[in-house]
Amino acid sequence: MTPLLTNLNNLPGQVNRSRYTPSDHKTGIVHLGLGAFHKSHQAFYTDAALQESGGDWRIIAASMRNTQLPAQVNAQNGLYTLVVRKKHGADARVIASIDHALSANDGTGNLLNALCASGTRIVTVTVTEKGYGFDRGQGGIDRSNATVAHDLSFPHSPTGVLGLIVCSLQIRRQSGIAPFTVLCCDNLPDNGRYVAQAVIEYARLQSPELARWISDNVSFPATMVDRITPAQSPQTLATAESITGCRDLLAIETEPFHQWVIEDTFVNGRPEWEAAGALFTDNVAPFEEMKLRMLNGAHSMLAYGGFLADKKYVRDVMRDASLAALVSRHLQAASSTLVSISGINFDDYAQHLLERFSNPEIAHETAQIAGDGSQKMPQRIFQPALAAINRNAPVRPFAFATALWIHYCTGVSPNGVSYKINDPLASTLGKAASNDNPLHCVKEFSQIPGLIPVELAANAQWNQMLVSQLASLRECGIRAFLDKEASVAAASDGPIR
Ligand code: CS2
Repeated sequence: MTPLLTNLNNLPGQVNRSRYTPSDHKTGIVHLGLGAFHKSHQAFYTDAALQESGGDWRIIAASMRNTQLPAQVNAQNGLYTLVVRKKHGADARVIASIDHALSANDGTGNLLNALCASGTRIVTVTVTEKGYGFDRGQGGIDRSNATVAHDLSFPHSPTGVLGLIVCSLQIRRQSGIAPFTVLCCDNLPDNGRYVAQAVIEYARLQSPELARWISDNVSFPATMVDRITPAQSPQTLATAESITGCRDLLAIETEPFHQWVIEDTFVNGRPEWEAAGALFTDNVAPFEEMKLRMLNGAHSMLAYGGFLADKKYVRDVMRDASLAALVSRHLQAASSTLVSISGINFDDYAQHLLERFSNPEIAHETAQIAGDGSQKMPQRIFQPALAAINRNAPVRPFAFATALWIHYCTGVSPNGVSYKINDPLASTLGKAASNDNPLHCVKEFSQIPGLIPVELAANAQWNQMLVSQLASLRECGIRAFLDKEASVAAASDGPIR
């Protein structure tokens, strides 16, 4: 029987693995949100930093909901294989930066203890856009969120991100333990300030004095994170096993490219993540905007278009001539809404994204990216659309992407098959999308709070374009609609409006 991956020393000699001795390093980071992205990104960077510069920076990784996963991680002593799929073939590295895993929901209080430990100097977070229970535009702390409601009622046994961070900071303050840095690694605009606002507002509900202390003593650096990471599949496990000779239930696969841009404002030290290429800067916003509008914006557009056109993976979308042309158009339109970044050429960045999306080895499902559209569309599509209008730049690609999303929200495929909309606003979106009249349908979407910015929803050019795109999509059907739009893009001279 193939042995389980539990020990770096039992691996065949040629397997790429961490060259440090894991047990020589204590923990310094608690991560909230133990998922595939954490393993392909922050844990990978930390592994490189431990190897290059050492330090007590191993990770205690917490799953927010899953109670089985931590047991699996602990059974493998935190070790897992990171399979890197290149255009031809795969590399792998066994990562050793995770010390052990915990669950936020097991009722033991172990996670709270880890957050309070003086050794914990950074708390990293990846809980997705919807995972915070905070809406910066709409009334702040979301008391209707079940986790938030629980934590407000039982502030000393929290299970959610805000409750855990605030409760542990309160205990650290009372016990004279220095605070930690909170590092948000989710694809949210201005993510540092977003989490700072959420934490401080949540703390204020308990004690204005604590809120003030947090605001004076805790830092929330902004970050831009990037690495395309599909969900684990049976192929991931098979490739990992063929390389390491071990069974590895935690193996994960990713692309060769990775990027991390971080504001360097840590209050209690940090690992040398530069070892794996992290870039420290005092202004992350332009990088974040570039990534959200170009990579993520094009991703959302191609996910809805691709899903409706029966393309399972992003790489299949890129093999479709019309869709590929529309992805290029989207990247160009998104880049024209950005402020320039010294040393970065947006055309080169776009070209590189097209190559990454086309990687034939990466099985990234359009259905995965299509989830949670209500949480993603504002920063990926609506904000750049508004910026485009204000700069008199092309807006049609954004209306096109929005029409695809609205159509996707009907929950019925072009062949009449129903699918589930994975979105916290699923029923509201589904109801609005089923409005037969394109004008009224767009109006209904515009009235959903916190979605389409008021200024954009009130713009006649935007509305007219969106209504006509939606009407055309409904009339022609998805295939003809995509081909028609691709020929509009091809015929357009200069920037595509
Ligand atoms: C994707 C992102 O699922 C999605 O919405 O757009 O997860 C994307 O793959 C990452 O941001 C890449 O860094």
